[in-house]
Amino acid sequence: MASLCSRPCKLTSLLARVGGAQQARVLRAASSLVAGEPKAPTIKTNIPGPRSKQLLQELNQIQQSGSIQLFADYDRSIGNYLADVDGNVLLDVYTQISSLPLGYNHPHLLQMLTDNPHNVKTMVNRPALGVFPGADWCDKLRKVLLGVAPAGLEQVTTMACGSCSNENAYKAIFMWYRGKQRGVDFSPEEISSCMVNQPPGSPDLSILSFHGAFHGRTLGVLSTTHSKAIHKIDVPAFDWPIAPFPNYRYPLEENKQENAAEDRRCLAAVQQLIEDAAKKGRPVAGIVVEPIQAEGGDNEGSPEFFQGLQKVARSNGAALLIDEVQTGGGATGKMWCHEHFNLDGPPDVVTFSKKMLTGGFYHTAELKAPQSYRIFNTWMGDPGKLLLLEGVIEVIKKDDLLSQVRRSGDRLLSGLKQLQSEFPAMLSKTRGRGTFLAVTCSSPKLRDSLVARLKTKGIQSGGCGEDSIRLRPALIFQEHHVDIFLDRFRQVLVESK
Ligand code: PSZ
Repeated sequence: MASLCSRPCKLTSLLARVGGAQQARVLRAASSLVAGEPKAPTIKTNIPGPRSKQLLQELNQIQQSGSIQLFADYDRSIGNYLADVDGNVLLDVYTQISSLPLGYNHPHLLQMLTDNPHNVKTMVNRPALGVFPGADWCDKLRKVLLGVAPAGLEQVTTMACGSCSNENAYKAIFMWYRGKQRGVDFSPEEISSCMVNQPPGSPDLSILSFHGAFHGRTLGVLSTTHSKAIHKIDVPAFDWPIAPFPNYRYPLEENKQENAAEDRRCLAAVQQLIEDAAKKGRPVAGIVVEPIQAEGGDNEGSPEFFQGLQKVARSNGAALLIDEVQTGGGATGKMWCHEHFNLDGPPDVVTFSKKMLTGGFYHTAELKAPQSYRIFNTWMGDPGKLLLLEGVIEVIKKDDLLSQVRRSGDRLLSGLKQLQSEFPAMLSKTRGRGTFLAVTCSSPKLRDSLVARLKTKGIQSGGCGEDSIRLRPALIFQEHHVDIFLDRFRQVLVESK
């Protein structure tokens, strides 16, 4: 079993008394899911340390490097621990902006490449998948991506990153919407007008999004991103409708009525904006929404809000796109966060990237473009990434990582609530699902200071929104990692009092 740590001997007598599945559970509970993980973080220098600073200076001569926190040593990083070039080893609860399903150097993924020449060639020969896919492409799509598809969605298109998944999903929605109005064949007028960006070939349609949303930074999707001005300033944008996203009172259990009214207010606003857009001659072809607004501050919507949104979309003939780029892949305790919402059938489109390793989108058969070359680019994803995702899903199943996420998530959530009750002047609104959790700090300054101090104690965390700390550990984050995090967070809070 590749995932056993180096200390199973201590468990021998206990294991002798239990059998099969129970034995595996005991081993898992007591050991690390990735061999060779350190027991705790190590801090040797300030971060960034001298070597990181030197590299930063070098890089800054070539490109804008202001966002860089440290230079990593990916050979020495392992499991939940990120090593840097100065010998520091951090417990990583941020995981490359939420995009590492199995942490660093997972043995199963390494083994897939060292033991299999076909897999190495898959990494070396990157095809233009829309034209020359390899013999196993269809099997891999079925086995890997359709094997974990949201129920009811049987079509999938791969892409490179989250932004380009959303870009192409929006395009698929517009094509579907115009196809409903006009049928498959284009008119000569459409063909000539689209070449000069004029209707009817370039129609005045819109995608409705929400205040606080993040759907990427490329030119089209940026018009639906509203989390921070710095992402948008100086860049022309579509004047598309933007609806309020629910802003709940916490704790949720004690504010049910107010929060239900908040859902109704936001849904009524969506309906009104759709009607206004139609009157302006800019109909809403689709609605895009994150199941939890991540960059915007881990803002949650209730299952009832999403059920209502699906109804509003349907009754207005608009497609519902759920952007699972950050929430997808298991961190909420389910493969897809929207599975928590008990929707009436699947959304029309679900986009993914990050922990899914390949970008792409699932969609209904209706949203399949009727002509080829319309949703297209050179690579259309990457079989190498799908191969790694295949390994990731094997490990998720073998090690039952969704259960692990739920266990670690429960412990983390109750630990954070405990800290919130001990430090009410500093922390509020502990929230989230699985290990996809966040807590609000009393000011943006305090948040920045807590994240910085956590790093001096060996914890790599991250912020979201103006004043929240978000937790985005890998799926292999276990109870003992939770305890290390909570212990160091408590120290930082005591010091910040
Ligand atoms: O600042 C940034 O550009 C960041 S920090 C985190 C992200 C982007 N997340 C990316 C993201 C996302 O969270 C959601 C819900 N949708 C789309 C995207 C865009 O994905 P990428 O970055 O792969 O293009």
